[in-house]
Amino acid sequence: MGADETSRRTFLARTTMTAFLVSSPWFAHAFPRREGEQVLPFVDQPTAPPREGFNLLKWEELDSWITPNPKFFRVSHYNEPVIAETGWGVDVEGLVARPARYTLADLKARPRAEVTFTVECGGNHGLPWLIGAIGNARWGGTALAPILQAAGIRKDATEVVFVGADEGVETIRDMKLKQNFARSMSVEDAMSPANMLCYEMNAAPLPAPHGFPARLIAPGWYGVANVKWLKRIEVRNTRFMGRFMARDYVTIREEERDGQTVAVETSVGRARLKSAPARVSRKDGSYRIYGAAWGGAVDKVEVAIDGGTWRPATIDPTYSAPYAWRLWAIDWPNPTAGEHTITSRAIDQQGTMQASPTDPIIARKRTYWESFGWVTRKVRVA
Ligand SMILES: Nc1nc2c(c(=O)[nH]1)N[C@H]1C(S)=C(S)[C@@H](COP(=O)(O)O)O[C@H]1N2
Ligand SMILES: [Mo]
Repeated sequence: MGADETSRRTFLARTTMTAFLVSSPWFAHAFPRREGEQVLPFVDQPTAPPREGFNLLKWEELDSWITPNPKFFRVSHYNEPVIAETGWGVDVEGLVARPARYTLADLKARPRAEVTFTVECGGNHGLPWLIGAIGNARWGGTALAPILQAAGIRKDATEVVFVGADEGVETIRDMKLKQNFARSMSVEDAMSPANMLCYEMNAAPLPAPHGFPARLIAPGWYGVANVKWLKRIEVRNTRFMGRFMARDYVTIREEERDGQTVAVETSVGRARLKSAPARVSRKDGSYRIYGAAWGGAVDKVEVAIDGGTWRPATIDPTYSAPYAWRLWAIDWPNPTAGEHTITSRAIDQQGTMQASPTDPIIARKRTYWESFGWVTRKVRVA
């Protein structure tokens, strides 16, 4: 399915929704704040980040489906290079019949692709300070697969490595090695028609901190796969084992094998079904909880207060795209004064539920990466 098809469907979905909206007054305003609403402070505020510059989402301020560029989180493990368009190009090389270099003008001259994709850091909700590493943008660029096809990937190739221009010094045993940020994908995953070389973010040129001149956008994957400041795309036939594939962004989970517990290490890859409460507000004594759900084909969201009965939230029908978060809201009648917990869980179109805290996939996880279990927030009602 091409990006044009996606936007056409979104458009159709919106048009057919109009009649429905008229009869359901509060849907239309599910996410924009209710005029004059008061936001209840979360009691469980995240702790201070270890350094500046992450620009993390403040959940209680989330009031639009698209995250404006200045409010979009940033995770940059090394430096944030500021690259001039002049002289820049991304090289496609390695096990290819026809190595090539694409300048920004070359990328822009190719057929345009667009995708609205919610990017979440694989560490989000895994550390006390890291709960806002998520944002939703309309990414513009050109499809990756035809570029790889044009290069002629050799039959023996197995992986495609995406290398950024940012670099740092890694200490490995007693060595210090200068490394670029890099991530790999299998040839098959790299060839996904959804992947794009992206040069636009919400109709603006890709901002420098987000990867100017171009980045990989890999819809459906955790943030780490979306390599910024691309400088090289390298096709190879051996496993790429760089820091962000094999040492960091590695999830360790205990599993049973023949009655023995083994620790299984996997690289953070595709995103998983997830949801989180965003904001609790009060207007004229009526309380409402807002939130988001992403990482899969979200069908339903349920909310429990203080670990009680799960009640269905209403998903805002106006905004939907295959790789984008859905926004939801639920009224909270007559909460008692004091502290309350609010937990949300998403259910996808196959009926699969967001993993619970007791699901071994979460309960037996030993690292903070891929914390896609239920998110609980704590709020105080005056
Ligand atoms: N070159 C490069 N690409 C990168 C990173 C990086 O440090 N260097 N960080 C990755 C991680 S871990 C995340 S979560 C996303 C964040 O994308 P953003 O900074 O545009 O929000 O970028 C990914 N791409
Ligand atoms: Mo990340």
